[in-house]
Amino acid sequence: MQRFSGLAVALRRGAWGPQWRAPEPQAAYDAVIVGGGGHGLATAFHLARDHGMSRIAVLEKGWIGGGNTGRNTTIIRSNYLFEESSRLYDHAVKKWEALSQTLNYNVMFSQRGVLMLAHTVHDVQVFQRHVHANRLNGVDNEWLSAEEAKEFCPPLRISAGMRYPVLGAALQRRAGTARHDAVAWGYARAADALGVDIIQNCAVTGIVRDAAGAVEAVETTRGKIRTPKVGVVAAGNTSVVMAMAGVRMPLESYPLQALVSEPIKPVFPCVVMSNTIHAYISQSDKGELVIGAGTDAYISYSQRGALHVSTHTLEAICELFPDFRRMRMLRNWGGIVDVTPDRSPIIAKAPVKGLYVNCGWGTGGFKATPGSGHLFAWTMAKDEPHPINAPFTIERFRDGHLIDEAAAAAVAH
Ligand code: FAD
Ligand code: PYC
Repeated sequence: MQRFSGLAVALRRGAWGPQWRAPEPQAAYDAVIVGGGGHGLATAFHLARDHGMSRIAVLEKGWIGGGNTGRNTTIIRSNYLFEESSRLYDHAVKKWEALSQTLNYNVMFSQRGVLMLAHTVHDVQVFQRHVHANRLNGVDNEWLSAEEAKEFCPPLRISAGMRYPVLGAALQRRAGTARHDAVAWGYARAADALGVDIIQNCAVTGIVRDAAGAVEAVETTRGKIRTPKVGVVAAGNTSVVMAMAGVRMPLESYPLQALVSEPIKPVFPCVVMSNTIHAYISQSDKGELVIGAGTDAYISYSQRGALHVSTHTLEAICELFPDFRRMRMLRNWGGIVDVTPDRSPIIAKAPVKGLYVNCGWGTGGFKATPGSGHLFAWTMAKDEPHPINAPFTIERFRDGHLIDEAAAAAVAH
């Protein structure tokens, strides 16, 4: 097929003359966000509200909140070990504390406290180290004896001779839960009110770069959209989307699963987690016990986890909370989480002009949603990171400045 440049087309139409000007290539949007989960919607909200960008689109291949945002167990905490992570996650907890007011939407943030159980001498040492490090960083965390842990969470069994004895626990009282779908809807409604276009059933299939290598458009299942800035926030699928721009990411994708019981009257006052036995539990406002397991042992894009993983989790939950032995489970599901080698996220400029990436939250990104959206929007708008996310680069895996939070992830990998 013969192709004409803009100049050739203008000459053939007789448009060339003193009054004719080559048309400026118009961006359909100032910025496009790939992924309509909580992080993507929060980013769009902050771009519009804080940085005055009005032409923003969020492209979602399914429905908003249908990814990990709507599949997680909603645990929110900031008891991470390293300073970089403490700053990052506590920035988010502070934003959670005001989020219902910010969005004028009740996200049901409940600071009911997160208890992390220690079952071995190693656990005791690790969690006490976390308690001290957190307090030095101004993040609340305290050590409880087994008896104090039971007082805080009466259904917890602490008797001697258990397969997983409870030797104590770390408690973060400001930690808790929120309603996950309300977070997606709240951000979507607030972003929409600021003029953001949220386009569902629209998968990004390509990232187009100009002759100088900069981003100029995205290809989607609903056509091509021009834009000079693309923010990729496609948890679980990040590597696939970034490969469209020729960028190879240090990520692996794993299934992570959770399940809920039939609803019962309020019996469980807080959140309890145990990394050692791969289990965590809380009770939702609907009354369901919300229980999560560890990741599958192999990489996969499946949105369901292996049966033996949840069976193991339920055995452990029943030993720790024998009152729940006769409960029936209502439904289970999985999500795909993308995991970096140091188990910390990436919120950064990519090595392609106009391309930005927010990923690698692994098993723990829900808690970061409001902080992550704020920081990623800053990074995209100013083309440089905010001081809080400056350490969370892609280049740290080349340069060795790792933020090795495997223990604080609190979920077995
Ligand atoms: P998502 O909500 O997954 O959004 C990404 C979106 O991108 C998806 O909707 C997807 O459809 C879309 N997308 C992908 N590819 C494309 C494409 N090509 N074009 C357009 N759209 C695309 N974290 C916690 O902090 N606490 C917890 O208790 C917790 N529990 C968890 C339990 C489970 C079972 C799982 C699976 C995760 C859990 N997490 C938890 C992790 C947390 O859910 C995630 O880190 C977080 O929700 C990621 O949010 P997101 O907005 O980045 O991703
Ligand atoms: O990061 O707190 C967490 C978490 C709990 C369950 C899955 N992730």
